[in-house]
Amino acid sequence: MIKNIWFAHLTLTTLAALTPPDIEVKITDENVEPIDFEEDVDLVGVTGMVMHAPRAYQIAQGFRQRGIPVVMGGPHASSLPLEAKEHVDVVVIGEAENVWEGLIEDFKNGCLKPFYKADGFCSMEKLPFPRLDLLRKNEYMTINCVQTTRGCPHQCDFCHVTHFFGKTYRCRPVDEVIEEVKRLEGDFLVFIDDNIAGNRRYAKELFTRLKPLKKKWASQASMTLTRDPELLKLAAESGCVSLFIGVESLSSENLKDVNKAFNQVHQFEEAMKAVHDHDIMIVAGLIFGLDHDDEGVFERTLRFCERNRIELPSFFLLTPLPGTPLFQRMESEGRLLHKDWAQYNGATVVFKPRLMTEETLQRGFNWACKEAYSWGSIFKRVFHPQQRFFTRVLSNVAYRRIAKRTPEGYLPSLSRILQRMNDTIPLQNTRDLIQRVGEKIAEKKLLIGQKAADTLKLYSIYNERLKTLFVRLEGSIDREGAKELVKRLKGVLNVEIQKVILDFKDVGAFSSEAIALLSRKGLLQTEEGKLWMAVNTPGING
Ligand code: B12
Ligand code: SF4
Repeated sequence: MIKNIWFAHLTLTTLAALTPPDIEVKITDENVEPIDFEEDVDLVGVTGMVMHAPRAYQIAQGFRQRGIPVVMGGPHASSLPLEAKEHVDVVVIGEAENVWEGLIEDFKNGCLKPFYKADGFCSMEKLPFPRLDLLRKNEYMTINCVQTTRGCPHQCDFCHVTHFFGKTYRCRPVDEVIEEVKRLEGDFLVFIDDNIAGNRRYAKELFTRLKPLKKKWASQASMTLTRDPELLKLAAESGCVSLFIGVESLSSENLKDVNKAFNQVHQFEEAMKAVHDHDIMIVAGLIFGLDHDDEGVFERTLRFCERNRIELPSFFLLTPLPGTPLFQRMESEGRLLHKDWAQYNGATVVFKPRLMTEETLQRGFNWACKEAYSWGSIFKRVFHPQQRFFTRVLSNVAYRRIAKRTPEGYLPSLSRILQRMNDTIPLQNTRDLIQRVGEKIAEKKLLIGQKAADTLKLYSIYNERLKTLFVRLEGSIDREGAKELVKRLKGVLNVEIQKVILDFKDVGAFSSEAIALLSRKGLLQTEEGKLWMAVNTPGING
C-alpha cells in the first residue's frame, strides 16, 4: 500500500548526509522493512512523530539492552525531550544540522551529553543533498524528495510546524535546489515543504527556474496560493501536478478558532476551481472534531469534496499535538482523554469534542473515510474535463485500499436532519412584510428587494452533549417560510433532541401572517424549560 502513495521522509537521509564520510551509515525505515535488532552497529538514531513515540521507545530499548547507545530526535523528542530522555541516551532537540557532527565526535570520545540543541536555526545555504541512495527505492512511490523551504508564515493552532520552526520561513538558494533536482533520476519528484508558496517572490523564482527541467512535481501549499493567479499558473507551468491543500473546515467559526481565518470559506469553491483549471490534482486536508463541528459535518464535508471534485479528500481527526497552542488549550480545559501517544495519529479521537460525543466523532470520521472512497463517491470526484484521468483513478484506488482498513463507521442519525436544518428557504409572498426595528416590528410595510432579504436562512447546530438543537434564523419570514419552518422543526423532533432553541435576532422582516402562525404553533414562546424556546423574538405588537 505504501508503495503506491508514499514517499520517504527526508529525515534520515538528511542525517546520513550530515554524517562525516568516514562513518558507515545504514537506514532502516520500519514502514517498509523490519528492524534487525541484532545488527552490528555502534550507535543508533531514531526519529518519529508523536504517534510513533511508544514504538520509538521500544526500538530504543531493543538496542540499549545490548549496550548500544540510542539518540532520538524529530518532532516528538523535540516537543517532549524530558520524556524521551527516559527512554534513550541522548535527545536532539530541533534541527540536527548544527549539532550532529559534534555529537558524533563526542561519541567517538566517549563523552556523549544527554541533550543537544543548536543555538539557533541552521543556515539554509550549502545543505548537503540527502543520501537517497540509502533508501530501498522500490519500496516507495518515489524517493525523489527535495525540501526547498522550512517553516510556514502562518501559525495555525493545531500545527506542529510553527512550534518546531518558530515564526521563521527559510528558503534554500534556488541554485542549490535546481542542482539537487537535476541530479534526480526520473521525471517526478515531491517537494516535502510544509508550504511551498509561503514566500511568493521565492516561489516565483523557483517555479520559473524549474520550468526548463520539465519535471513533474507534487507538494503542499496553503490556500493563499490559489489567490495568486500568476503564481498558480507558474506552478502549473513548472510541472506541478498535485497539491496537498489544508482546507481544514467549511466553518468560518472553526477556522477563526484555530487561527486559520486566512482560509476564506466563501472563496473555497472558486479556489478549488482555479487549481483544477490548471490541471493540478487536489489532496484536500479536512479536519473533523473542531469546536463548531456537529453531527452534520461528516456528510456536509464529503458532499463538498464531491461537488468540487476533490481528487483525494484526506480526512483527519483533530489531534492536539504536544507543543502546539491547541494542546495547551485542550489540556487547560481538561479535554484530553489520555496521553497514549500512539493514538495521537489523526485517526483516533483523543479529546472531548464540544458538540458531540467521542463515539459519534469517531464513527462519523470512520464513515467519511470509507464513504469518500466508495466507488460512488470516487466516480463523482474523478470525472473532469482535464487530463490525467487514470492518475486520478489509480490514486483513488490506492486510497480506497487504505480506507478499507478503517473500522466500521456510521453516519450519525441526525446528519440528514441537520442538512435540512441548514438551508435557505426562498420568500414567496412579499405582500404584508413588515420590518423589524430594534426590538419591535414597525408598522411600515417593506418593499421587497429594497430592504428585506428575499430568503430565510437557517443555521443549525446540534449539541449532542446538551441534546439541544440551536437554530439561528436570518433574513425574512413570510407565511410560507413560517409553515416550512414549522414543518422542518416538527420533523426533527425525535428522542435524541430534547430542546430546540430558535434565535430570531437576525430576522429583519416578518409578515403578520408568519408571526401569527409561529405564535400559534408555540415557536415564539420564550419561557425556559419547555421543548421549544425562542430568543430575540420580535416585539409582536409593534
Ligand atoms: C512529508 C511529510 C509527510 C508525508 C509523509 C511522506 C510519506 N511517507 O508519504 C505525509 C503527507 C504522508 C505525512 C503524513 C503525516 N504527517 Co507528516 N510531514 C511531512 C513533512 C512535511 C516533512 C517531513 C520531512 O521529511 N522533513 C524534513 C526533515 C529533514 O526534517 P525533520 O524530519 O524535522 O528532521 C530534522 C530534525 O527534526 C532532526 N531530526 C529528526 N529526527 C531525528 C533523529 C535523530 C536521531 C536526530 C539526531 C535528529 C533528528 O534532524 C533533521 C534535520 O534537521 C513534515 C513537516 C516537516 N517540516 O518536517 C510533516 C510532519 C512530520 N507530519 C506530521 C503529521 C502530524 C503527519 C500525520 C500524522 C498527519 C495526520 N494527522 O495524519 C501523517 C502521519 C503519516 C504516517 N503514518 O506516518 C507532523 C508531525 C507532528 C508531530 N509532532 O508528530 C509534521 C511535523 C507536520 C505538521 N503539520 O505538524 N507527512
Ligand atoms: S498553513 Fe499549514 S503548514 Fe502553515 S501553520 Fe497552517 S497548517 Fe501549518
